[in-house]
Amino acid sequence: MTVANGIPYDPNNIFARILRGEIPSKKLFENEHAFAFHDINPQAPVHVLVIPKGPYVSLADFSANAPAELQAGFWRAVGDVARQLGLEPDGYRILSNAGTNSHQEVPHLHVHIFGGKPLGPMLS
Ligand code: DGP
Repeated sequence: MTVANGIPYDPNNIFARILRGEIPSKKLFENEHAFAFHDINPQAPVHVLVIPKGPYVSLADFSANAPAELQAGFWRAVGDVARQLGLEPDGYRILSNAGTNSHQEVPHLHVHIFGGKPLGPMLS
């Protein structure tokens, strides 16, 4: 089983259930490597989550344990989604929380994409 920061991957976390279609989501993109959908609690005019199709808790877990093809496909999907959302000319931010210090809520690797307005300083 994949473990990150001492946390085993929970196959019933919310994003695993979204991937299995057990919980509805506003889907933007899907291929064999990744799934993208609108955040339920948007923090910017555009707030999208991109998740890999695999049991990975965090980016460190993913980089250590995911097959290279999945890693490449996931990061390509992040860029493709940002471009398809029309965020390129004005800019956007990607962010991935990992572990307790970051307030990661959902223990399935996800990248936030924020855009649609000028964003403030990054850290609080
Ligand atoms: P993080 O703190 O990085 O783990 O952010 C988790 C994000 O996931 C948070 O912005 C809210 C979002 N979220 C939580 N549950 C759901 C859900 O059921 N559906 C959707 N679309 N987003 C969710």
